[in-house]
Amino acid sequence: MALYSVLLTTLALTVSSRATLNSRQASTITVDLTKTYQTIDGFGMSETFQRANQMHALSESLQRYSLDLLFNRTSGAGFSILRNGIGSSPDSSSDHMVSIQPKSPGGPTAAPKYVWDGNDNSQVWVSTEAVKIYGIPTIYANAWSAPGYMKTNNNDANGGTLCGVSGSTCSSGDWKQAYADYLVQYITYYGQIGVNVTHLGFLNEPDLTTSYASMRSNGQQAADFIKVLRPTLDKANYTAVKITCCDAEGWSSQSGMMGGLSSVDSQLGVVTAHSYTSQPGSPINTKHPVWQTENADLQGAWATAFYSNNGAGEGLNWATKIYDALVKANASAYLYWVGIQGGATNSKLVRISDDKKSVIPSKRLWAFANWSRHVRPGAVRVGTSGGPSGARVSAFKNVDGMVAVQIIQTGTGTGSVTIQVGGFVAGGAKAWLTDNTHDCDAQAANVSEDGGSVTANVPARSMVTVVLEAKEVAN
Ligand SMILES: *[C@@H]1O[C@H](CO)[C@@H](O)[C@H](O)[C@H]1NC(C)=O
Ligand SMILES: *[C@@H]1O[C@H](CO)[C@@H](O)[C@H](O)[C@H]1NC(C)=O
Ligand SMILES: *[C@@H]1O[C@H](CO)[C@@H](O)[C@H](O)[C@H]1NC(C)=O
Ligand SMILES: *[C@@H]1O[C@H](CO)[C@@H](O)[C@H](O)[C@H]1NC(C)=O
Ligand SMILES: *[C@@H]1O[C@H](CO)[C@@H](O)[C@H](O)[C@H]1NC(C)=O
Ligand SMILES: CC(=O)N[C@H]1CO[C@H](CO)[C@@H](O)[C@@H]1O
Repeated sequence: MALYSVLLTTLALTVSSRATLNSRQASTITVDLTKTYQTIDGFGMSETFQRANQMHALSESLQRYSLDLLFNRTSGAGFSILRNGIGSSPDSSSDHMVSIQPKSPGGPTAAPKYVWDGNDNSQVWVSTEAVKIYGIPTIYANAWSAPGYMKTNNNDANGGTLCGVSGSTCSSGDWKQAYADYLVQYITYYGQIGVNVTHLGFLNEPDLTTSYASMRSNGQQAADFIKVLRPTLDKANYTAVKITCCDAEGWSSQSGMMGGLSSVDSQLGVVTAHSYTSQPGSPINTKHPVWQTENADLQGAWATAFYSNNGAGEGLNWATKIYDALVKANASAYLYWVGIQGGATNSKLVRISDDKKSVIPSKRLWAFANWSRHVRPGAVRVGTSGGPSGARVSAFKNVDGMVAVQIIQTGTGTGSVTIQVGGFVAGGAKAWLTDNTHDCDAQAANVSEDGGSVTANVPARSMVTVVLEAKEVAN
């Protein structure tokens, strides 16, 4: 039997300057495997609101290229989470997501009249590919709203609340159980085609009223529904499906909902928040994993650069946003809004050209790749200290023993960085560089003779990922 020589001892090494290399800046990063933080669930995006139809309409070779860009660990981003939209609309007009029960069955206790088209706006296709071809472990099914007839405003759009939660009484009755049954039925349809939904959300931006599917909720109202949803899932044997809440528009807004959710703490699985109205800057007060489930440069003109003038769509900016969520705000997952679609803004990571003859990845996708390929589900964030001046440094220990270190240099400093991992003897190391001119460039990562350290170059305005493999020792 072979075992990894990770001894889990703390070495109090200090940041040192190495004058041995050359005249440029040199610095040392110390990784402490005994200082552990959150466990990572993954990285991802969505193809909801009929974006999956756009992908599915491409030529077969572009379909494959698109799927590879999203899910392939060697030629794409290696995403591990797909966020699907559970429809609430009466039809598929515009980019709407049609409901599995477009018409009211007559009342909350009437026999349901579910309709399943087996396609779900091509989300069935994307999900099946993701799970069966690429082995994606996590499917997050998320409803933006209940169908209109279950709500106070009789419309799946324009806000309104679910009939039967605190402060929401409707002449048609209490629809909480009917909505829970409906969500469970959606999971069952996916299960029947071999796609297991692992996470279920019943709200999206409940702090915002929009002209598309939207449903308001405060923390207490969400708790009222979770009390019905959890036992409904359990009774259907979906004990492993985790309930998420509440995909609020911003990090602070989600924090503000936590008090109302305290009565259902044991029934909640994952706390989810978006980053539009406030970015993840500090942890949300909960013992549950927290996911950043939606963010994008929604309005900015399509940009593919890694660094140009610090624009909102640039890759380096996104590498930094992911860092902030993981390191400052204790997030266990980071999802962009849309993966692939057409159009002229940065609301997606990859653009379908107007003539639909090509598919163009932005450097945002590669910024994600530099995280998601090497920080795999189950990885634990570990402590770091030191590093080049102006850089953001993070490190993770993967389930397979690999230690992945990210160095984001947002400044103009350039130099070599030596990484030491306390109690870890490196048998090998690889480094990859992402910047304006490097697109798939493996870099030298030199392992010292005794395996005690690894050295790589970190240029200005770049992100370098170094992966250290433990030396296997026989026992
Ligand atoms: C991922 O991409 C690599 C390199 O192009 C390819 O060899 C491999 O078959 C792809 N993996 C899957 C699951 O398609
Ligand atoms: C999906 O769930 C079913 C029922 O729990 C289980 O038997 C099956 O192995 C799961 N499939 C995958 C791919 O995890
Ligand atoms: C749940 O699982 C139990 C035990 O395997 C089984 O008896 C029961 O029929 C299942 N219920 C449903 C709704 O599938
Ligand atoms: C970080 O998240 C984990 C759950 O993923 C939780 O147990 C831990 O308490 C959180 N830490 C902080 C500082 O909030
Ligand atoms: C790695 O070693 C090679 C050969 O000794 C040397 O040329 C290169 O500068 C070293 N790279 C770093 C980042 O130390
Ligand atoms: C390790 C890794 O995922 N590297 C990627 C970082 O981003 C560049 C593009 O800028 C990709 O080509 C690399 O594959």
